[in-house]
Amino acid sequence: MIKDHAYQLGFSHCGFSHTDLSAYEADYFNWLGLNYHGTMSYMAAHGTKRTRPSELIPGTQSVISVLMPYFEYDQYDPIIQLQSKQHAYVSRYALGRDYHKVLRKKLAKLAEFILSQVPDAALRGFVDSAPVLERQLAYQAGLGFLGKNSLLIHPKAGSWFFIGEIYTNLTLASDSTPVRDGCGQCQACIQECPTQAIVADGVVDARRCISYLTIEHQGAIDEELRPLMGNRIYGCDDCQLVCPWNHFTPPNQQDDFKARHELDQALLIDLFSWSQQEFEVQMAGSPIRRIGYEKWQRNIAIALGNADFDEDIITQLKSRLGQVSDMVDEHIYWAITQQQQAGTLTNAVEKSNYPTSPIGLPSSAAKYYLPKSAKAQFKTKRVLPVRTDSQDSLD
Ligand code: B12
Ligand code: SF4
Ligand code: SF4
Repeated sequence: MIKDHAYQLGFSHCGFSHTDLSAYEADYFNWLGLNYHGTMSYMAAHGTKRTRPSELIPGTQSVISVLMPYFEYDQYDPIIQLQSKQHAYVSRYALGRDYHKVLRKKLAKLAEFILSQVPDAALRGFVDSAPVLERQLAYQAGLGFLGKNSLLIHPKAGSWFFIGEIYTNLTLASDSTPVRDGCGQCQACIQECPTQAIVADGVVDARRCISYLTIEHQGAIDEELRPLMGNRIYGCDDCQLVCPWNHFTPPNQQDDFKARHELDQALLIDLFSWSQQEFEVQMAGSPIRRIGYEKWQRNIAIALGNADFDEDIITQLKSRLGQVSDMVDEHIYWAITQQQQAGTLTNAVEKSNYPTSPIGLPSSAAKYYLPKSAKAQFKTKRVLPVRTDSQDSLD
């Protein structure tokens, strides 16, 4: 009954689990001990509450985990976008409305329904926002396996989904044995991670992860990592784009997750020119707003530094100096130097010799695994719009 209602609300999968996470506790603290959480102090702030659900919400007996797919087919091909150096790449999960809001609302409705059936049930819903081991709980509820990229992967639905859960005092029969490991010999995500952030099977050193660097990290980004970030200005999807299980991605069913403000085709130079006010207005309701204008400018400056040489880019970069903060200025100076070096190289040597990054061209994986049905869909939107001279003169 609970599951049927979850499906009616738009969740693609729902499972129940017990609350014993003791199998993960030592590894979790090991991860913190190695400082892999970087500056995400909230990851270390809650002691054992994350690995012991009844310490977070006393009386918790069971957990109801749900999945909601977000991969939108009706958008520009993410791989073409990732490989186009003048376009911005925004993680697929952040193209539309903030998922926290969408899932929280639906979890509240699911809780309401359960209460209508069991009035004395205690229920607390979470999405990404509390000390909860979401992937491990969903794994124990039979909703997938934990991949080498550390993400929860459903063998019939890949990994392009959000996870949410409800802690409850109800005793619900746990779902069947978790799905077994599905990675086998594959190592595609480890090999293709642009910054080598997956340091062992299932272990991500967040300090190297582009998702962390562009979203969570405060302050300057290590110069060594900047060239590897390519045009990824918010989050990173590479370890999902190369995962063969993502052949089986179901389509997004929520209008809320469709791309807003043409973020699936945006040019870096256009996004960089937004004022703080434009950023606040355009990003209202988007998860991107949370990072604030300073990080937004920092991230785009890096991407512009990684773009092919273009005089216009240098002009734009210079025009933003002194506008936001010393930290942003430092990234702008870096980007200008990168552009100037690229310009010199472009003039001096054959373009094919130009070293885009010290360890190779980011986002040039041998193979990507787009959802089968998405391929057909993307054909209509394959060629990204580019900046033209007439557009320039309108600015
Ligand atoms: C912190 C966090 C991040 C951090 C750290 C990532 C990470 N892998 O932990 C950063 C900012 C980098 C990040 C990035 C992303 N995230 Co995130 N993130 C979270 C968050 C808030 C907590 C995750 C957590 O607990 N990490 C702590 C570590 C310790 O957990 P772990 O990796 O599972 O730890 C195990 C291993 O490290 C292993 N281990 C450690 N040491 C050792 C040693 C040995 C010997 C062994 C064997 C094992 C081992 O054991 C640990 C315990 O089981 C969750 C939401 C939540 N509350 O759960 C979302 C969440 C995991 N993120 C999510 C998403 C979508 C992403 C991105 C795809 C976003 C994007 N496109 O940019 C990327 C993917 C990057 C990646 N490959 O992980 C989704 C995942 C959905 C899914 N299908 O799994 C979640 C669940 C949010 C949600 N509600 O939907 N994220
Ligand atoms: S999100 Fe990107 S940087 Fe982070 S682990 Fe995955 S591929 Fe590597
Ligand atoms: S890319 Fe390969 S190794 Fe990585 S999570 Fe997917 S199946 Fe596992």
